[in-house]
Amino acid sequence: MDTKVAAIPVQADFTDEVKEWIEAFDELVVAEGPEQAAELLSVLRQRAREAGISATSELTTPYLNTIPQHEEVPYPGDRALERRVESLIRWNAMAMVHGQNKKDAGIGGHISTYSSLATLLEVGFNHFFHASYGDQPGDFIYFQGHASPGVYARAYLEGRFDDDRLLNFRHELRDKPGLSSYPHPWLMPDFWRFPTVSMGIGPLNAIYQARFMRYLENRNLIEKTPRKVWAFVGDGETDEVDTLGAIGVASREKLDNLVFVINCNLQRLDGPVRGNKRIVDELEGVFRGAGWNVIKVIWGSDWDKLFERDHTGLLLKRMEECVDGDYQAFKAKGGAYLRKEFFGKYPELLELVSDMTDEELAKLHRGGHDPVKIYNAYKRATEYQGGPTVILAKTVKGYGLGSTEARNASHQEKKLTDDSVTAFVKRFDIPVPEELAKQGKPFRPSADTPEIKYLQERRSVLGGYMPKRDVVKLDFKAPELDYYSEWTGGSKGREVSTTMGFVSILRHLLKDPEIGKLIVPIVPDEGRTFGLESAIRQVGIYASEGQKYKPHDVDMLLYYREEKDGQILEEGITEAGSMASFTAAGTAYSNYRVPTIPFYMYYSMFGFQRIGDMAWAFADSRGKGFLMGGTAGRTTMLGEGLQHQDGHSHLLASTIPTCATYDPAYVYELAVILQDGIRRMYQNGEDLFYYITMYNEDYAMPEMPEGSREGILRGIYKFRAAKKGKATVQLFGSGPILNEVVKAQDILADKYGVQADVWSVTSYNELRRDALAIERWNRLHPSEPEKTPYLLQALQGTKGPIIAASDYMKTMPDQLSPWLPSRLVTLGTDGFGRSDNREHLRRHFEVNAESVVAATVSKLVRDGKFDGVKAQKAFAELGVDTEKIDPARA
Ligand SMILES: Cc1ncc(C[n+]2csc(CCOP(=O)(O)OP(=O)(O)O)c2C)c(N)n1
Ligand SMILES: [Mg+2]
Repeated sequence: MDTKVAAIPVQADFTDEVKEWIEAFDELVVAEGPEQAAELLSVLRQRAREAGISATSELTTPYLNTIPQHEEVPYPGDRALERRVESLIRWNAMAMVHGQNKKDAGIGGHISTYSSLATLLEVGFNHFFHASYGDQPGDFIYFQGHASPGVYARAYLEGRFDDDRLLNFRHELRDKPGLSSYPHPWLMPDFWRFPTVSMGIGPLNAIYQARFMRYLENRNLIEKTPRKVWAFVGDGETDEVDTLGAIGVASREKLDNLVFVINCNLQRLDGPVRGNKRIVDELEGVFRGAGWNVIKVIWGSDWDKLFERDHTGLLLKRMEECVDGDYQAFKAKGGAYLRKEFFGKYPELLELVSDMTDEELAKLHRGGHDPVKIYNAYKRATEYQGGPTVILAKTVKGYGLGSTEARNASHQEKKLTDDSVTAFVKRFDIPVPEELAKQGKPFRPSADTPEIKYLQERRSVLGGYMPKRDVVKLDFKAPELDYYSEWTGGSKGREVSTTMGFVSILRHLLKDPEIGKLIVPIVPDEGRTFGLESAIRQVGIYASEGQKYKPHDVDMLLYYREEKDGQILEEGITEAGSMASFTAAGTAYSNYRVPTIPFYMYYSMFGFQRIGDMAWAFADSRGKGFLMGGTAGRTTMLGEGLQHQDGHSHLLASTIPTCATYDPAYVYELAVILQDGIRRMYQNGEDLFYYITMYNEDYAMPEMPEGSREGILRGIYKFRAAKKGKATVQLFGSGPILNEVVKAQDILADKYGVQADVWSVTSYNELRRDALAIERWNRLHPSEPEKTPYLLQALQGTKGPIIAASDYMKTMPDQLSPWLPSRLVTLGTDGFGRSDNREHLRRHFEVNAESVVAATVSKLVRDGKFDGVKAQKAFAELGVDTEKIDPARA
């Protein structure tokens, strides 16, 4: 029984009555034990609640392990062999970074993250991480990005990489394959599944991955398995709003398939994470407050003995007096310092460790380096039901790296001194000759040694190696274009928007008996903006607990329908969370072997510029799907003004190599793009995704012109030829601005006798990418006949200047200027938006029909094809104010 409670002094200024209560409580602790005492407090709190007395309960617990020693189960593995394996991995991880930097100074790499994480990963690899569950995929692991050398080193010991591969760490462009700096499925598609190195992205994606797993299970698209999502997170990484911002989702959704392990090494890049506080306490409060199961792994087993011997309660008191800055110094400065500064504060504590040497004190382990403590935490976490678990594991940054250990500069340490390498080899008993050790030579014992046999056997029991990414060829037949005939046929004069057109195509796809169930519509509280009410009624909103209430609009046809197997992911107002869902759904073809097709619909302004880094990681993950940027266009999105009017999302999208971007004007263009997208991504298995803008302006949708399919997909086609004779001007339009261009074509012909062809440019980005690729080929093959970019093939034989207008910045069309020398004049929407209607917005940004006409005659004057005085007159007729403010700077 715990007796130390009686020895802890009671605050002197308490009243006698309070003192009596404390005494009674102490007696209970002594007589019945701490669990009973805790139970009593909980009962009292419940009693107070019933009486309407608000007694807040604390979110943090004492600075001790959550699992007391007497509740631990014994370690099931061979500790000696596991230690040996871990030492070898530590060596190879360190050697590959150290060796590489000796060879190629400045190439970088990190050793201190893995050194703190090694045991946390090894216990998982030896006992918890399943590579498969029968014929089903296994657990998912989001590794701390900077720990990748350790993950590679393990794969090397397992025989998955040879020496050459290891020696090409961060040398990806050599004759032999290398290893990428961090987890990048794009660069190592057979190995990594989840990109994590941009801080905050891993934990956020992990939460939504676990949620999406439940979604697939609840919709019967995958089998239920005990599969877990493990996310290893840096304590510094929790500074990112992305890391903590969605933890409420995990508890709300009761994600007991999710385990966060936070590597609390107390440091980030520059210095301590919370020098003046304790990060473990802070995170405990945050996660418990959010409804997570929290397991703290603070102290290693050797501290248990000290706790047992301490009958004063002073050990815990002293621990709670110290902040993380102190704890860092205790590790950085060694045993004598610890004795003096930590234990030395109270004579009773000094006495407690009087029989220990300084060396022994320095070796007092933290919980995150103790396999028994970690095993017990993982066991509890994986058995816990009804919610997510976070393990707060206290570790040492740079553990085992001698002079680098727990130093502020640890993170940036790439090379060790010769002395440190020698010490490392000795400490971890690595049989490498000193000279080779200094060069960072990898070492792998032969396959028949006990340690390698053990390592292989453990992985075999757990279903194979990890991490591993594979893509099984799935039988997928994309619908042909005639499947979309309702939309390629035009709207028969009815005025609709491309958004409405899209929603009706989406509903059609949702009904499809083959692929309907694979469609995953995602919205961040914008369903009504896009007219999704009918789809909500049709397939329901996913709600893991169904609909527990009777919706007020239940009597209406389009009521708010939530279902356990609902299909729409209504994410609430979180573009980052929605993007994480998009990522889980867009990579399910590999992760779950289920080719779900996500359509994420959002305000285009709150897309790439808000979640750009997530989109980049999506591409890295080889994600597929459709990003549908709605209410797009700086002048088409009326009324809402500066923060809402998007005139640049296509430019941002163009920065992502695997993102195909389209700005369709008409619903038939949209249908063609969607049809081809599903075919390319899911039937052909191409690793790309789509960004398509859609608008809320209503107009009659024409029928698809004959022969336009290729042009729509490649980026340009002639939409309406000049009415009379050969055109002397070419007009480019995109999105709803194409309608302005068509109007301009008429004005030019009717009023000024200028004949123009009108082209729909569906993708400046695709045209440029094609032109760049052809140009490169031509550059590299100067003696072979030149090839012609698609843009120039399409424009072959056309005459005169090109006036290009879109609802985006001028940079969009300007991307094509290298191939259209002295022909191209661009109009666009550079500058901040305004709240007004379309007519005024388009006049302000100079993308209305009149501005297109004015730009045309102006260019013709410069080219000597139009009279200057007539042009001035035309400006006046068109209402073009030549002295008005430049919208780009307004
Ligand atoms: C979004 C982002 N910002 C900054 C960085 C640069 N960076 C890399 S590691 C690191 C510190 C990481 O500290 P922590 O999360 O505590 O991990 P540890 O290495 O200590 O385990 C920083 C700031 C990054 N990778 N991503
Ligand atoms: Mg850290």
